[in-house]
Amino acid sequence: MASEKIMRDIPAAVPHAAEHWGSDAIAAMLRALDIPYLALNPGASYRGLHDSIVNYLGNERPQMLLCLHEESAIAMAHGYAKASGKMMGAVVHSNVGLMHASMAIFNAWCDRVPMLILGATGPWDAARRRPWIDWIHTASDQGALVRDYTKWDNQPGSVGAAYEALLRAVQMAQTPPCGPTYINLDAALQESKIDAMPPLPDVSRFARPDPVQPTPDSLRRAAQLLAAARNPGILVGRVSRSLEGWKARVALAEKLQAKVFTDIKTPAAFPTDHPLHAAPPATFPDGRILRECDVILSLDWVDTAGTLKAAWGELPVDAKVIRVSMDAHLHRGWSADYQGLPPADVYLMCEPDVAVPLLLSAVRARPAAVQVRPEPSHDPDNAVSIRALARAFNEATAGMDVCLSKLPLGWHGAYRHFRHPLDYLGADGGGGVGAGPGLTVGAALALNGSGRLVVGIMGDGDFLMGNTALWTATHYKLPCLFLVANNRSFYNDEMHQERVAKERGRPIENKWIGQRIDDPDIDIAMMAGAQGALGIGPVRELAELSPAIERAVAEVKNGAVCVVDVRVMPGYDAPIAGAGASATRR
Ligand SMILES: Cc1ncc(C[n+]2csc(CCOP(=O)(O)OP(=O)(O)O)c2C)c(N)n1
Ligand SMILES: [Mg+2]
Repeated sequence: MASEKIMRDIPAAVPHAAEHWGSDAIAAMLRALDIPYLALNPGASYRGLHDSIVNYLGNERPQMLLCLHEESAIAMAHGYAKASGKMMGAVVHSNVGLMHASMAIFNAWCDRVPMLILGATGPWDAARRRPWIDWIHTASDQGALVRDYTKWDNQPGSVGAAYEALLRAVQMAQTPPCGPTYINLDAALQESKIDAMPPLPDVSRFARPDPVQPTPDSLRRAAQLLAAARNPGILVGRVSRSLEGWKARVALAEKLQAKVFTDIKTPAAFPTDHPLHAAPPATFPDGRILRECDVILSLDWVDTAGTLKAAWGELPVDAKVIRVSMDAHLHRGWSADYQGLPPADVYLMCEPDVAVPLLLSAVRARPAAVQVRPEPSHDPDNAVSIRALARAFNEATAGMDVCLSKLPLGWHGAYRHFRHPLDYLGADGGGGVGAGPGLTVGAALALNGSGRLVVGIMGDGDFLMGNTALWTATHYKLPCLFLVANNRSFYNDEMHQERVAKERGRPIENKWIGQRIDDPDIDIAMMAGAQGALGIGPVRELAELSPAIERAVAEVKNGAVCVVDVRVMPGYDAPIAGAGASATRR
């Protein structure tokens, strides 16, 4: 999975100097912590650190990755963490850069990915501030901007304190449940001359802790419930990208003959073409099938309570629930991303990847039951739709290793099977539109040279909000494919207006107003070309679809960054459009 060396902007030789600066020590600490990359957008508040990365470290370990917007920088670090399971850094300018970054930080928080975010403030010592600019770029308690969706933040007052802050931030971000941490580096601290480089601590003594194990008693009770089940079900939520973990989940499901549900919000977690996989991955699983289960094992499923409610309605949940999740360690008052409080007859406070192998050895095998799953229909396509796009894409990539870094809202889980943990990386975490391009470039960074084709399929709204992430992919030569399911609309919200109009007896034909991205029509292929990527399209006819996607796949395999503008008709496939009033409220 290790990514190959990527294109690097190489600094001119720097003459040796005896002097050292606060930010040199901070940069050295970042190298000691093995932060591979810093996705960033520049700013004077961290010009000291910027200089140290370039001229003291030679723009290597960490290497800078320039982004055109702070939201892309964070989304890139987010996509990198999802695809690699490892953490990288991002640097954003004082308060304003952090404000730009904030939605993407919220996405990363909701998605529980580790990330080190560095920021800066004008000199905290007011006597050292430059007129005007240092004042507007200084905020008392800047970390408050993101404190409600980061695990920890700090503004160290000395180089020694910065060492410790970085050690703690890196350790905490990577301790499950993972999440972003934020360190605000005072401009004066960065720019102060230091007598000598303070010795670096031995970072190996500040590693993340060993995984927490469940108690033998809770494990025994969970195994007993599963062994006694008539019809067990497993909700597979936030799990690792490890192939070993994947195989253990398959073995557990087979030993228990349990029905397995996966979530389109979280990455591939179980083979979707396995006979025990009960229904295509969905934002909301099929409540009727879940309702048949008498024992439910929830493996850090994002919304266990809501899912049980969808199945049981207002009735008490009569199935026994085994909850495996450490997520409550992160729950606080500001954001309700903790979801409803699920009942749990046994509650294992550990990671699913720890619990599954233990349960696998603890449970008794249940006799095999024949499962018959209806196959999705194969009616021919007669228009360019997301389904037609999916079919053409599946044909063009048959037999290839693909990583889907993003899927559009109108995607139905039956469109494509997932057979490996890297086949799909899940959604954006926080429902913040505009993440798709950055997530895709981050995944392309993580999987560069792995032979796996990174593909983000995304709505036009998502693409347009974050599209300048493309430039970072072309500049650093990170091949990836963007298939834009372009319905020329923020269509999800047209459906909401239609629903409201119907409820109020008002004309539904007005639903497009304030939603359609038409007149002028945006030339997405040209936006790609403008950033050095290959733009294909607009693809309007069904007959053009497969050739366009085949060409794009071939170009990306040859190293290109490519965008295909696929003009899909507005409208989601029936299974999604009919998913109920709450299904598309985002
Ligand atoms: C930052 C942000 N702004 C607005 C929304 C509300 N919203 C949810 S889905 C959506 C439309 C997205 O458009 P597109 O990506 O083209 O997908 P489509 O709905 O057309 O299928 C919007 C605006 C949001 N979730 N996040
Ligand atoms: Mg759209």
